[in-house]
Amino acid sequence: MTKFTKVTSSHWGAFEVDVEDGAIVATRPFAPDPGPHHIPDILPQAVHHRSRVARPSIRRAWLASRDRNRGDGDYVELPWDEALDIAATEIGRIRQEHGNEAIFGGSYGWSSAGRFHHAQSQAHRFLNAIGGYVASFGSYSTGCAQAIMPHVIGKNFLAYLYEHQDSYQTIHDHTETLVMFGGINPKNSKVSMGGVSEHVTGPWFERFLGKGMMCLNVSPQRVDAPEGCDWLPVRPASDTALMLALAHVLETEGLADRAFLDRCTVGYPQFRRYLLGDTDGLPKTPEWAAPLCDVSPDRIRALARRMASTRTLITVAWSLQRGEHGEQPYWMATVLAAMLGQIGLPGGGVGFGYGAIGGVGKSFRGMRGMTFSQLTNPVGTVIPVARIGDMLRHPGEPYDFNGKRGPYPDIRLVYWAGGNPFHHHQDLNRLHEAWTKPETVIVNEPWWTPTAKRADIVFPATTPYEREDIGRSPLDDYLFHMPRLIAPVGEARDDYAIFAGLAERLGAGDVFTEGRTADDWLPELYGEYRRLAEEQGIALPDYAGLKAQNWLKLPIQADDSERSLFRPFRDDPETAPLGTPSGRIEIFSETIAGFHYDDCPGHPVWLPPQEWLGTATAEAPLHMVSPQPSDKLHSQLECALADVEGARPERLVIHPDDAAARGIRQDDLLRVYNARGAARARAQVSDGIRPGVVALPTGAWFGDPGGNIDPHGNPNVLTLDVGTSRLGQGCSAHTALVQVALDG
Ligand SMILES: Nc1nc2c(c(=O)[nH]1)N[C@H]1C(S)=C(S)[C@@H](COP(=O)(O)OP(=O)(O)OC[C@H]3O[C@@H](n4cnc5c(=O)[nH]c(N)nc54)[C@H](O)[C@@H]3O)O[C@H]1N2
Ligand SMILES: Nc1nc2c(c(=O)[nH]1)N[C@H]1C(S)=C(S)[C@@H](COP(=O)(O)OP(=O)(O)OC[C@H]3O[C@@H](n4cnc5c(=O)[nH]c(N)nc54)[C@H](O)[C@@H]3O)O[C@H]1N2
Ligand SMILES: [Mo]
Repeated sequence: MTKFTKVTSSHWGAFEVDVEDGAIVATRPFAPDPGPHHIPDILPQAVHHRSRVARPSIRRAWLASRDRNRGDGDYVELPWDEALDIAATEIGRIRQEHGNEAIFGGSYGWSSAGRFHHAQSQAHRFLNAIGGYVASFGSYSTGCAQAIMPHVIGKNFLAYLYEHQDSYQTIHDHTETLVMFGGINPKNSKVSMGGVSEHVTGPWFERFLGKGMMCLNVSPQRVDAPEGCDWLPVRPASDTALMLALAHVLETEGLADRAFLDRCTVGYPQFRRYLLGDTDGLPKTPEWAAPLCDVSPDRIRALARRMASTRTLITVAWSLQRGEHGEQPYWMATVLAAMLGQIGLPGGGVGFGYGAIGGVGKSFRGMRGMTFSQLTNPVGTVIPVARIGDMLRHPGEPYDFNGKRGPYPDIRLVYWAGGNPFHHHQDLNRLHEAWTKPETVIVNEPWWTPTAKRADIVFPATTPYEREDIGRSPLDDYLFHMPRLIAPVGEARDDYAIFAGLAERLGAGDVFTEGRTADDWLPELYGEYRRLAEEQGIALPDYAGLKAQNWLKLPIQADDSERSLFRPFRDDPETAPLGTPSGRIEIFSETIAGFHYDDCPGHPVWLPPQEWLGTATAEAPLHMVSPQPSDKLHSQLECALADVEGARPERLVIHPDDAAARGIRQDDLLRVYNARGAARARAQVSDGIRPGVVALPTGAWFGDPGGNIDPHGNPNVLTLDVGTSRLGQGCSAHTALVQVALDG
């Protein structure tokens, strides 16, 4: 009997894995992690689950007659060579008949950690090697912010987000009032792109609260911030109205920092006219905002005064821009912080996405290298990532995006590796229909996810535990050799091998592989990283040494004061301008005003979404938010979690008043529905959610086609598939009204 234990890394952090006789049998916490959690517990069951794709599989009806009614579940298993031949021939045909412009390869998704075997990067490299593909811009996470914020604080918004915000240490040392729109969510900070080895959000909040910092969670759910924080249960989507009212108090009580506004911003006078009601006859007073956000005028006034008289940091969760008009709370939070005049002071100003993923709030020196080149894409067409349904439905039709207008491409082939659109996209019933448009869908997946079940060709991919890789996240200070722990399950192959096989058949084998195997690439990538580290004075072991050591901690803790983008800007906006047209914070943007979008004008405004409590109807009276799941990463590991007795359908959090009005009790089976669809869920009755709002986390696998109710509880059968605005075109997942009833 062979038996060993190794450490590996994942998006939810590092953990130890026990292997016995070629199988993963248990996982245990990573010793240096002060806050390890339970996500990996289910891994042994998931990796060896019956829902693994065992062999290359081709949908019988597609093979016979190019049938496009995807989701019938009837597949033929074929040997690798035959399946790769069929796929390569089909890709070649599409290229020949329609050009590479007809291939959609955005392939959005988190896939797995590991620098080399990153499925999406592998897919992009392959598609570039054969002449390119239609790509996507931004992420579901922050797509809307990625469009709006460069206009407001500058081009390097993402760098600001990840590298230049105040650390938790600085917040601890300086902040007196922490106002968290959408909370700072302990469950979300369990996860980070590429890994988070030390989970520290909880311990930091104990210290914040311990020293008497006011931590205010402005969110529909109490659990959106750690225990002990104050809670202001706003209505979802009403944050901009609340922020405007806070701004009105600052302006009318002489609390706005005029000197800062004059020196460091442009456009306050235009915005001020709107704020005071000169342009629309509606002064944005606390009395105006109270019925919109359901916060009393007195509480708004008291909060504004406190924010002006203490060191205040406003933080905004990513969730606020994942809703229709999500541009507005991001822009308005920045304007509010500018009015407070504390931007650039330690522990003051505005921050984004603390808690959204682990690593935001940590302070590290950057390290370069270890990126597997995706080559260059000769096809220049890019769609906003969350507009895939519109793209498939409306080929050739024009759409607006961030000042540009262009036609959607005419997609004939979709290739997806490392993502699960039939979990992550909005209005899944509608996506299912749009999915009949392409001639061919190819997916690489370890598991029979709802997306794999809607593909014509499915290639079984390995999981990270079946291959060797290097684990390293820019938001973490650990480096991992991720060992191959077990042999590939079934006939699974690495994405690299799958794409190498296809590239070779399409005459681009050498371009894709450069004559190397995966085993050749790992020391190559690491060697470059090690060389660059040495230039920074960081000595690392060679590849064999790293492998023997399994993991190490990098000496890259940084001094926070050197990080901030805003400190030098505040000191002298002339010599350290922001990357905006004016070099200042743009409260009014000439650029945006020039787009003439009524859904995103030249300064922040209150624009209610089409579905929120202000438009509730008898048919759909409740606002549904659909947060990230606490027990997993998106839809990953779901196959095994769903096996646990009583675990599915997913839990819907509902307020006791809303439950009582419907005769619903804890654990009852529910039907959650609206005009777009219906999902089953199980009642979680809790006064930790405000009345009128329900929460159904993402992650359940969308069911097979045919039924009129999703049996597992995926919220995306209910969500609205519209862009945030013509500017951002981001995902509007948190915009949805629903009804809830006892099932049956
Ligand atoms: N309603 C609602 N919907 C949302 C959101 C929301 O807040 N509300 N949030 C959105 C956000 S922010 C995001 S990021 C998305 C997340 O959506 P996704 O990123 O699509 O979700 P994942 O479940 O992580 O999908 C990754 C897939 O890659 C597969 N995979 C893992 N490793 C490998 C590998 O090595 N090779 C291959 N080929 N495949 C692999 C996994 O099995 C899984 O199916 O969801 C979005 N959808
Ligand atoms: N455990 C775990 N952690 C994760 C992930 C995961 O799958 N599992 N996914 C990761 C990913 S990809 C991302 S993008 C981040 C997402 O991080 P976020 O976008 O911050 O997280 P969400 O969970 O979507 O939403 C957080 C909370 O926002 C509140 N909310 C919704 N709408 C509004 C609103 O209009 N106003 C206010 N004030 N509050 C609102 C909801 O109550 C919700 O619980 O999480 C990451 N972390
Ligand atoms: Mo995300």
